[in-house]
Amino acid sequence: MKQTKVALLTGITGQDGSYLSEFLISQGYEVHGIIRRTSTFNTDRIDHIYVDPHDEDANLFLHYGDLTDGTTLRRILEEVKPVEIYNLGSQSHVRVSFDSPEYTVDSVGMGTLRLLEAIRDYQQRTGIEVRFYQAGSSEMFGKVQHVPQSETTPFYPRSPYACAKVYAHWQTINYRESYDLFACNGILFNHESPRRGETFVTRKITRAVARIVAQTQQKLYLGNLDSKRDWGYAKDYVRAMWLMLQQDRPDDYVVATGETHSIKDFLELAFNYVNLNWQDYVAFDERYLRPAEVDLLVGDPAKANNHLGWQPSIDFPGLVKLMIDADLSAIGLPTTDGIEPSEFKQDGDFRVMNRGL
Ligand code: NDP
Ligand code: GDR
Repeated sequence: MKQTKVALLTGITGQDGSYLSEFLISQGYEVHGIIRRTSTFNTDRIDHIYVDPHDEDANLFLHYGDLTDGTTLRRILEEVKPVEIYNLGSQSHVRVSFDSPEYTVDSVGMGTLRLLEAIRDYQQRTGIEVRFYQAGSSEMFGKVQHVPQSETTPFYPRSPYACAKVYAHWQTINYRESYDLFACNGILFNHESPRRGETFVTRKITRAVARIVAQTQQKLYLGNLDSKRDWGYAKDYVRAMWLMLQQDRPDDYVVATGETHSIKDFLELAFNYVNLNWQDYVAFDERYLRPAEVDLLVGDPAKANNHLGWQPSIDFPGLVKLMIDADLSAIGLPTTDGIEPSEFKQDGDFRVMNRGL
């Protein structure tokens, strides 16, 4: 009889956690996720795949916990007995990390260490091999030293968030080398989707475009428009995470498209899709500037392409269009192709769209 693989995710309620859960379920996994207790529901992104745990076919289970709470992490590990762990949980907003550096470093840096320690003990005691994925970031490259950035480019982190991710990256390597743990670092460049948090720049723009078309918003306030990012589609990037854990040996991989675009390029495309000129709507607000900026990110995905057989499925204009269409449809407007919202693709991507509008 084929045994169901069990995966445990931190950050399951986030953008990537929701796509990865869908993907793992489609591969036959039983998925367990750690969620934080909040006073309002925070499971919008996974509600469409959640079934009552009493149901015989239930394949998604949620557990209360937090990366700042090591005891609970250990308890969940004992209960769930996963063979794969994906560490996606973090205070992931770079600008916010300057406002809350201690909490950011605790959840991102120490949180990863707590999880690694729990896995080390669990694996040594039970003899069960646990494969571990660490959600590293292109922010670790920070101040540009080399273009494009690859697995061998030195790090120069420029925010509390990025410093904590560098710490987590090296701890992951240390646990791999010291305790023979199957631990992989993904170094993922920016990846977006209709489920992207509303305060990251891409979603902030596409959501504003839809509201400007609906005449419920007049202006869009942004910070630095000159920085450049290598933007891909989140659904593609979670596949790369899984592929890393299916290899014969653990390693670290850059996941990127290899193309870079400025915030202005994104604005140009996004407003063009609805026949508007971004310069008529965008205004500057200095509170969106960061004390230190990361000016240029562009990744070299050759290793992921060659070793994992990974390729992105969507290009930059396609990504912007996907996000614009989802945000238009979410507020009852036809898409850029004139498709009425009711006829528009209704999968999990679009069910979450009304959140926060
Ligand atoms: P999101 O911000 O969408 O999701 C973050 C997740 O972490 C949420 O589920 C959040 O829970 C959870 N979380 C926050 N704080 C804690 C904590 N203290 N303990 C446990 N869980 C916590 O991020 P993404 O899905 O976009 O990113 C996933 C991971 O990948 C993150 O670690 C991020 O730093 C990293 N990353 C992201 C990239 C991107 O472009 N998206 C690129 C490279 C790396 P809640 O819903 O309750 O807030
Ligand atoms: P980033 O993403 O910092 O790259 O981190 P974000 O979308 O926040 O910023 C990208 C660039 O846009 C500029 N910008 C603004 N950003 C925001 N959020 N809001 C604004 O109003 C605004 N105006 C201009 C920023 O200065 C920046 O240059 C994301 C997160 O998902 C991290 O967790 C992840 O590790 C990295 O991507 C890779």
